[in-house]
Amino acid sequence: MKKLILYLAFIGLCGGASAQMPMNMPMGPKKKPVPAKVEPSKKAPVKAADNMKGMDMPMAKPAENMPVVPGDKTVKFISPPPHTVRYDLYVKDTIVNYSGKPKRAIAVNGGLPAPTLYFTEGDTAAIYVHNTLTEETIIHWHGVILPNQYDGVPFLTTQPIQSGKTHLFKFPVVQHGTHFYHTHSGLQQQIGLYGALVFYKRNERPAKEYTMVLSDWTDMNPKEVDRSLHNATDWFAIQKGTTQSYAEAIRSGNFKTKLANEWKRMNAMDVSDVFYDKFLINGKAEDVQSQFKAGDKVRLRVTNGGASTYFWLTWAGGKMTVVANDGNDVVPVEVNRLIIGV
Ligand SMILES: [Cu+2]
Repeated sequence: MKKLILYLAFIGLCGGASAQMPMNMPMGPKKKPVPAKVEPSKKAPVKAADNMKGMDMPMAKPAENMPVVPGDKTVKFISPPPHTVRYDLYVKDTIVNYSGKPKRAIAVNGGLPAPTLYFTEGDTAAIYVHNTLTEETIIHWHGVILPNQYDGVPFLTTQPIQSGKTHLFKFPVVQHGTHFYHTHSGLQQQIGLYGALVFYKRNERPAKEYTMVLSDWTDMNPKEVDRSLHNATDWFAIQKGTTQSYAEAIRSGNFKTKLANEWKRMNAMDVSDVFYDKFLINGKAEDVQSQFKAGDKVRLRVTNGGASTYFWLTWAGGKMTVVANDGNDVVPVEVNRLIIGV
């Protein structure tokens, strides 16, 4: 039987990526599926009023002698000459319904996660972020090499974007691979403000590819999640069924330790502390991509937009070949499963 072969280019650590597909995000009371419209807008050159010092950055050297994955087809593709690629991101309050209860979330251009933005190495990215929230926001371009002023860490490199204001992030694209962007304001990432960046190599495209942003959703207000974590409450553990048993602690002679730990607010060891109502792929609980057929080799771009979840990635069809990590090509390695960190 022919196999569908997967190649993975993934990014972890507040890292992520997503896909340019219609999404059926469960939206609030209207229950209307909202297609994530992503428009690479006009590709008109953008005149930035900002001080563009530091824009002449060295291009990253292409990886030399990188082994080629057998069958990892790239199609012949002639990239247009380097130019400015403009995106407009409208950050907006929205209501989602993942669990039967309408809850506040943040959408970008009408979707959650934010749209995947595509560039080619050598392009200049001009991303206009329009803040239509009633609070400030900011976007950080995770792991992207850029002039410091566009890094998007509030009060450190970039001032927050006030409600109703627009901010231009402009930087030369000097990398390739799958990258990630997310808010750096408060706890806005937990309610949806994250998305993927794809930087294509010049004159090269994977024959088939798919980008997915993994994430976690809780109906709880993120501030309440934060408060619960600081209080070391057992609530999440109770919900997940991972509380430590007093009887077992006594039986194994560790009762004293357990009490001492509780006195110190040290909960039972648990890597992912938070209980989530849903885990999402590109903003949905389930994601079916029937365009891929048996025998296809697909470059999967996987990113983790979750606030605190590690995802194990497995494939029923056999081994997966990892070809890149955190936007860097790696010597291809076959794996049975893969953990995508947060
Ligand atoms: Cu980050």
